[in-house]
This record gives sequence, C-alpha cells and structure tokens, in this order.
Amino acid sequence: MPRLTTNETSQQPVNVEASAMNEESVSNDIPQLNNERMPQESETYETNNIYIGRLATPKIENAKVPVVVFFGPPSSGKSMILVRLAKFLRNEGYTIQTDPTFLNTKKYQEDCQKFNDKLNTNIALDGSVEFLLVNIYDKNGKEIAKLLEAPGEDFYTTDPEKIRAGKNQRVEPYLATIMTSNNPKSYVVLLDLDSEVSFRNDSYHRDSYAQRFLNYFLPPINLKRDRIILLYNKIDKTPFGTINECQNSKEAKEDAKIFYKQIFAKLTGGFFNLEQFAFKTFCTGMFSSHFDDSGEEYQIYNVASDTYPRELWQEIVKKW
Ligand SMILES: Nc1nc2c(ncn2[C@@H]2O[C@H](COP(=O)(O)OP(=O)(O)OP(=O)(O)O)[C@@H](O)[C@H]2O)c(=O)[nH]1
Ligand SMILES: [Mg+2]
Repeated sequence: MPRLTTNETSQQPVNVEASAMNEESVSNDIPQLNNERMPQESETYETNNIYIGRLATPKIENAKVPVVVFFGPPSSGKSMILVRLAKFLRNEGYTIQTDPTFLNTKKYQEDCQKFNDKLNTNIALDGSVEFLLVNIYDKNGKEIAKLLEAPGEDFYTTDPEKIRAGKNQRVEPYLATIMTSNNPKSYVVLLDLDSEVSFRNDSYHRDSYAQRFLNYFLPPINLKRDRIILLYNKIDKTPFGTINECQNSKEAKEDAKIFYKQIFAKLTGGFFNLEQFAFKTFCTGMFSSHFDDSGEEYQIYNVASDTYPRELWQEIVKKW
C-alpha cells in the first residue's frame, strides 16, 4: 500500500469560488504583462542590465495544430515528461524542433538550447527552464503537435508570498489565450503526490491545487474537442510501479482517487465521459544527483520503459 500518512495543516484551501476565466475576470483581475509596463523584480531577469523573460508574452502562432499542455505545480515533472515524450517520438521517426516563434526572449532561446542538448543525453533538464514549445513533425514534414511547458507556479504556487499576492487566484494572460485558442488540445494534468513539497502529506496544498484546477482551468476547457489526461507521475516512488512498468494501474487509480477525490468526482459525473478524460501512470526514469567540478549539482536519470511515453501518447492523440 502507498504511504498514506498525512501531516495535515490547520490552513484551509484557498476559497476560489469564481471561475476565473470568463472574459471579464481575465481582463479585470490580471495585470497585463507588456512592454509598456515597468517590470516587477519578481517577474524579470536581469542580464547585462537588459530586462528579459516574462516581459514578452508567449504566444502560439499556428492556430490549427493540436497543443499538448502540461499542467502541474513546480517540480511535478512536466519538463522531464516533455523530454521523455520527445525522445520517444524521435525514436519513432518523428522530428522534434523547438518553436522559435513562441517567446521572443534570450531566456527562452537559452531554455530551448538546454532542451536540445538534453534530448541527446541522460542528464536531467535543470529546474531553471521555464517555457518550452516543442513542435513535432511526422515523416512527411507535417506538423502534428506542439508540446507546451510553462512555469509550474503559473498553475499553482506553494510560495507563501506569491499566494498572498494572489498568484493562485489569477490565470496568466498567455495561458488564458492559449486555452481559449482554436487549437485542439490535450491537457496532461499532473496529480502531484511525490514531489519535494509532497502533496501526499500536505492536504492544504493538495486540495488548493485541485480547487485551482477545477475552478480556474477546467471551465474554459472545450471538452467537446479537447481531452484531459490525469497523470499519476513518478509512479516509481509508489508501490504501484517501477521504471520498468506499472504493475498495478488499477490500484494506482484508486490511490489517486483517495487524494484527488474532487477532481475524479467532477470528471466522472454529469456531462463528463471517458472520451473526454483518461487516467494514466508515468515514470521518466530513476534519478540520481551528481556534482560537477565546480560543485554544481546535476541529475542523471536512467530512462524508464518506453511503455510509459507510448501509452501516454496514445491517450494524447486519441481525439485528434
Ligand atoms: N523518481 C522520479 N523522479 C522524477 C521523475 N520525473 C521527475 N522527477 C524528479 O522531479 C524533478 C523535477 O522535475 P521537472 O520535470 O523539472 O519538474 P517541472 O514540473 O518541470 O518543474 P517546474 O519547471 O519547476 O515547474 C526532477 O529533477 C527529478 O528529480 C520520475 O519519473 N521519477
Ligand atoms: Mg519545468
């Protein structure tokens, strides 16, 4: 059985009654990030006195190609799933290319470079990567999908200062734009339980994260067209799976249901059906820490079985 210990805090989940993504709330509540506004320190990077980073607005130019959105808090594993999926698809004969039009910043270009480097190694992508938009082309050169990774804190933050500043009560404008765009989408929603801030042991953050998904992100998802895949990642950290296989995905689902009751209740009731959502388990690999000559820590991973990315990809493309 999984570790079911809880370390309940006295805090209550944030009350997020409003569905944040109707047009009104997006335009009223969310400060627009554009080049005319002076940068706030927390949302910028300074390199040689030039402000770069979150000042430019990320955008997807092609409105037709299906987009895979990885949805999850910091450290839940979004970047590594993206890398793992890209490695798998490349071995299957697809061409993988970072999209240069997504974000016009030096930081984005650097992140893309890091992604390309890491695609050929078993060194984990470091945690500083923020945005990635990766295009997948088939053997005929036709673009078949875009994989999107965004900073985890834009989905949910555990940082007390950012929570106080209302970060968990707004949707970043670029995400609102992407979610309401015409591109067909598959949302891979990470049911985070075993990251550094363990949502398994922290019912406050777990419930707040679930509420945030249900109240802010689920309403604008077009379920006639789009698909949600609830993903129990890092399954190797549970008794249900290893890097080789998930031996007991039925029990893994029951376990996820215990911790994310509200999400399962919502997605299995009313208008929702199995065409619209799926449950999968995932593992990127077995990670170990190392230090380079300058004492900088980096992680190596032994790549997990192809079964994980193969099955995830099957679910992602099911409605396309
Ligand atoms: N055991 C195990 N650890 C994993 C797995 N995937 C990721 N991790 C660990 O989780 C860490 C964070 O993974 P990332 O992919 O960087 O997480 P992220 O969601 O992109 O985080 P942000 O970019 O900060 O939002 C990695 O550095 C690994 O240590 C997995 O399948 N199994
Ligand atoms: Mg990441």
